[in-house]
Amino acid sequence: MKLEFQIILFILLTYCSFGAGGEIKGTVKVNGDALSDAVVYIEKIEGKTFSSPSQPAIMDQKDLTFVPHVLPVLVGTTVNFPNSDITRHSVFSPSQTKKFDFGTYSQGSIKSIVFDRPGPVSLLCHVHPEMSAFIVVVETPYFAVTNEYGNYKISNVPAGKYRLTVWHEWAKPKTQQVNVNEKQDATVNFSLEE
Ligand SMILES: [Cu+2]
Repeated sequence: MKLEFQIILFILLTYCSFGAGGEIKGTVKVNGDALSDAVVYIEKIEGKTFSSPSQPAIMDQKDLTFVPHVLPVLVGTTVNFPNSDITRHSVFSPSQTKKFDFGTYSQGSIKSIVFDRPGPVSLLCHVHPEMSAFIVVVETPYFAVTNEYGNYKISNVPAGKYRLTVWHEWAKPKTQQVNVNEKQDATVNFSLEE
């Protein structure tokens, strides 16, 4: 095969594999109101494993707040915790999924840890009791966080039947079945209770 042809074939195949897959979208509500910062994700798919991302995810500490407030990651992901404030932070988690305590660290330093078990992880700071955030460790790369209107969108999902679950810090979790095909987007709305 000529090199040029090989390159064109490679580009075509890459494009097709990226373009393949369906989309799941919808709205999450609680007691009739839009719910932001809810994580919608496809649960573990039997017989399928996903390699952890090579790039770390980031949970920043800025203006005495965790940014973002909710961070979903695939199991095995490394999360970096930079301190972007001039004050010192002391981030820890009391959660069973991943108990840790970074100790006190100052501006410019970055702590990092691998989230190797699925489940929600609550983040707190010893210095600032008002600081709170969550890392939600899931078993597929198919996840999204709802925006201020409660909307979410999960793209590039291979055709199939899945269990789609929504997690929120104070609402009860819920699971629905979803059928994904590549020709039509699947719409799955959730109505949660506190
Ligand atoms: Cu702090």
